[in-house]
Amino acid sequence: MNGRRIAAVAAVTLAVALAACAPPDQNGDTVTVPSVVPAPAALEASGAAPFALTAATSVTGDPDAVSALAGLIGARTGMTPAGTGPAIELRIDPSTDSGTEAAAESYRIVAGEASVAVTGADAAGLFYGVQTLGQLISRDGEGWSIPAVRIDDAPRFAYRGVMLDVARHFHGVDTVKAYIDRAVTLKFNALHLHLSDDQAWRLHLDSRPELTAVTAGNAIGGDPGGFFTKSDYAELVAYASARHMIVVPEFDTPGHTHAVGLAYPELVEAPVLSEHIAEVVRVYGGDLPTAGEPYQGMAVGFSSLRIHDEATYDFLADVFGELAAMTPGPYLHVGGDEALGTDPADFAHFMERVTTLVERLGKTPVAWHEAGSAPGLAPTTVGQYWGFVTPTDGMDDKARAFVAHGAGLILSPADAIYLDMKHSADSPLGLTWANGVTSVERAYAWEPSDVIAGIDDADILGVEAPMWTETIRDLGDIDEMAFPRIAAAAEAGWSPATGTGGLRTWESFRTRVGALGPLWTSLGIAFHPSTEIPWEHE
Ligand code: TNX
Repeated sequence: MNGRRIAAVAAVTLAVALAACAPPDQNGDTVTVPSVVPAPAALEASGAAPFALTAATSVTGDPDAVSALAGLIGARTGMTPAGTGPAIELRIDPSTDSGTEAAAESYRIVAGEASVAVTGADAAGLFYGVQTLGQLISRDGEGWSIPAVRIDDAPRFAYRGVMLDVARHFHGVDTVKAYIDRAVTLKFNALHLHLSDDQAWRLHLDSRPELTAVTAGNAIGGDPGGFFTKSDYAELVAYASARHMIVVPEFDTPGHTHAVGLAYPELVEAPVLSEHIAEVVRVYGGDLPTAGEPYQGMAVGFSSLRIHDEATYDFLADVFGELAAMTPGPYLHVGGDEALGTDPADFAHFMERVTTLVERLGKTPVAWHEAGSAPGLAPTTVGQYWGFVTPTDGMDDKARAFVAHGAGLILSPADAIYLDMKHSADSPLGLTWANGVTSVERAYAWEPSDVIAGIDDADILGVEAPMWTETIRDLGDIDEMAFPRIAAAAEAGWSPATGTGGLRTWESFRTRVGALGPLWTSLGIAFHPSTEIPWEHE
């Protein structure tokens, strides 16, 4: 932890402790705490006169940040400030008041009646400062203003991800861009794309063209399919990068590979039909998986690549090799989840080989936590934990194995931040396997360092909120399932730990999220109007 962060955490304790009791200012009025999500490391609101935001305001400084802020101001207020009046100044400056170097992605906002200054330690920090400023814009009579505040903010974790499953239902370039736009407003910096599953393979590869040619037309329930061309993928990577987000692509192996068997039958075993599969078919309908037939159901864990056939590893070298060459980010996700049809020793052997392959391609492998059971896993492999907030069935042991190898963990506790879990019992969207309906409060009420005993901040790379899409067909569905619960994941990934200040409580969170309603509406986000949140309307 650097000096600036220590100072910031100390300051928030003071400022928020004060703000929580809403002390009277010099005039005896109550000071309202401005609503920022995720909660910043330190926020001081003086209650002094705000900055009036008008068409005469000038916005100057770093051109990318100026255009990002113009977008937010335009959406929220309809204005295009281009005047020569009081200034909002946006700049990058890696030094701190004390002369040390500021933390990556950190920023400071100093706002008062005469001016607003946003200073980022780097371009990402400035971008996040702009996102915060967008949240601070509020109605002031007939006009708009930004409250007098000082915010010193930096992320708790380096990795803050959202995952979108484009395999069960395909979501095209425009939808993915819209999801990126939404996620960055909450300071997420990684987009994990789940690009293949039993239903289809969604990224065209020159080395294995049959993957998309044969399978991409399929989707759950017989819905329309689709796939990304290589130029679509490059466009998404560039779009994300311009918004300080990396793309973490996943080809799920050795399970979740039924579709591979349609394109390349020699690589995949016959489906393993368990009692679990029969149960899913009973509950959700559809057919049992059949070798060589497109699968349109929701069952998992019946498919496996052939572990003892070298042709499988030639295939992996092709697909991950081509993926590595297309992906500037450091991570390639190899899957490894729910390989229920694969013998455990075979699974361990396979995970060792696929992670070693990815390491040799110069990338850091990421794997779902089951892969922690493989003793020979490539040592840099990052684990992604998807068990519950209170671990069951030894899932925590598997997660701890990644840290023992010397790599980090991404936390995606399913009963808190799986955005595909139902938000309400009567909603047609979503699943319930992760302990039933997931309320906003449950999405919020967990602390990353408490999930796995023995694993603390230094071992946690970050937090990721997955959106599986068995029941989710379009952007409207994504919005309804993600918002507002995605904000809870953002706060777990960015903000100081729970218990370190008044802002990191459910009561504070629900009030701050409620204040974002008008901004989200102006950005076109069709959030679920959860009754747990006191939504503001203007
Ligand atoms: C579990 S969690 C899965 C996915 C499903 C999801 C549905 C994990 C790594 N795998 O295959 O889509 O549940 O919630």
